[in-house]
Amino acid sequence: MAAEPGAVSVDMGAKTLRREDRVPIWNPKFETMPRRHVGRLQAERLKKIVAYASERVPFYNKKFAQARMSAADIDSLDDLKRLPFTEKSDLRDHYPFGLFAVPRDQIARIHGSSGTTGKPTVAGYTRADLDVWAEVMARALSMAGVTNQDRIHNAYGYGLFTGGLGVHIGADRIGASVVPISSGLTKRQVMLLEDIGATVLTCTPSYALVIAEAVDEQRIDVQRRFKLRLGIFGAEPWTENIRQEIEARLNLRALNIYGLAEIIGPGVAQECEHQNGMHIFEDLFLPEVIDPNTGEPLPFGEEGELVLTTLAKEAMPLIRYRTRDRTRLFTGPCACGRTLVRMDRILGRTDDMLTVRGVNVFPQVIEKTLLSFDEVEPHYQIVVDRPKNQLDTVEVVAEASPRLFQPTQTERREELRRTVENELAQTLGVSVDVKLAGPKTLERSEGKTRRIIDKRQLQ
Ligand code: DLL
Repeated sequence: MAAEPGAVSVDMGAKTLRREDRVPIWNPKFETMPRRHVGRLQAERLKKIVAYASERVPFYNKKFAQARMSAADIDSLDDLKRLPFTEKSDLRDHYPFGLFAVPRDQIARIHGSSGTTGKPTVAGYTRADLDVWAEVMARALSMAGVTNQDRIHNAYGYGLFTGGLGVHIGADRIGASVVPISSGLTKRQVMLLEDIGATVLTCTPSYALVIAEAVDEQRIDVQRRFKLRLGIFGAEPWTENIRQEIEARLNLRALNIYGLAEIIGPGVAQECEHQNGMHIFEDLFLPEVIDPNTGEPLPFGEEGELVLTTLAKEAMPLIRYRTRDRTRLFTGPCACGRTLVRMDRILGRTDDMLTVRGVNVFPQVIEKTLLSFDEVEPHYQIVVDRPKNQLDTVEVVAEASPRLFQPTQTERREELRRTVENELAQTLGVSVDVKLAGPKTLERSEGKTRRIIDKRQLQ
């Protein structure tokens, strides 16, 4: 695009936006509030939600009584740490409606968390909650740079999972058009991306890679035939390497979005164009990071488990909900002008940290190491086992570049395999077996990818 006279260019990596193209902040009152006002607002809302939850939810009434806490004891945010945590198991124990704070006829919608086994975690919304959700998703999409001129190819799953409908209601609110394609039937997705000319792609990062693969297979020149300029990806952990890979292959700018069904769905936090952490909508969700072992709150900048309190949820208020997601919080001015606290990308889950022969192994670290090799593709699986109930073993199966599977390349492939194996052993502190698999041998996912298979639990 030729810059008009006087236009200031901002270097945006894959795409260049002019400064005047920047989308206004959706809700400047709450997104640019001075920090001291944020704290005051949160303390007021916390007091209210604690009173509300203890009046309406017997679980909280009992829990607060046991902790000898009531709304009257809350004067400032310092009192937050005296409140008890809510755990995912509490939701499971009160499945499906036990933590609801309103009569059944006021529930306008039910969604769930995408558990792969057992019963899903159920979350309820009143009309007012749906309104709040549309508001935060409108803020999130605007923060990413979406306007009413955009066409969103929404490939998050529609259904109990919150991704599809969450993006949808936010897009409706800002007046963007939506292609509610949901996930799956990738060839058709590629055809429609071209024919309809969507400018924004929303899906999980792993599905974005599946789309990129289909695009390569069909030898589509994305620069010429696609109009995509932006991708909003989340619902599963991804690294900076994956971001670069998606940006290059789909020729768009990739931004991170975070959320969970229990709290609202997508729209708890969103990355702005500066790609430096996700801004949390703190007037509605109060974040803390705690030491997962002691439960003690950690200062800004330190890594631990994210805990969230809903400050305005009617149907299912949650106080100090332990997300099991590991991240860190940080403040400080952002060039986008928002004053909201930011969270780092999710660095893993406290429950998917693997302990292998006594050593803590984080899947994210494996991913980062694998993808530092050009010839390793972003498709991998980690299999942990304990053969004959003795020593733990870790096998990392990663797809490698098709080139390495030519008959003349056997030696080079073995060399790469050994180098990756050594590098992983150095980084992790435990030995792992690496297997390089041929292109497209590992299962592809349309939603969240399952990359860790821990066979030890099956014994
Ligand atoms: O995944 C909501 C969502 C939909 C977020 C679409 C973003 C985009 P759940 O199915 O309840 O909700 O799963 C929530 O997914 O606790 C994290 O472990 C993980 N997760 C969500 N967003 C991210 C992200 C939706 N950006 C669980 N990075 C959360 C890493 C994420 N993990």
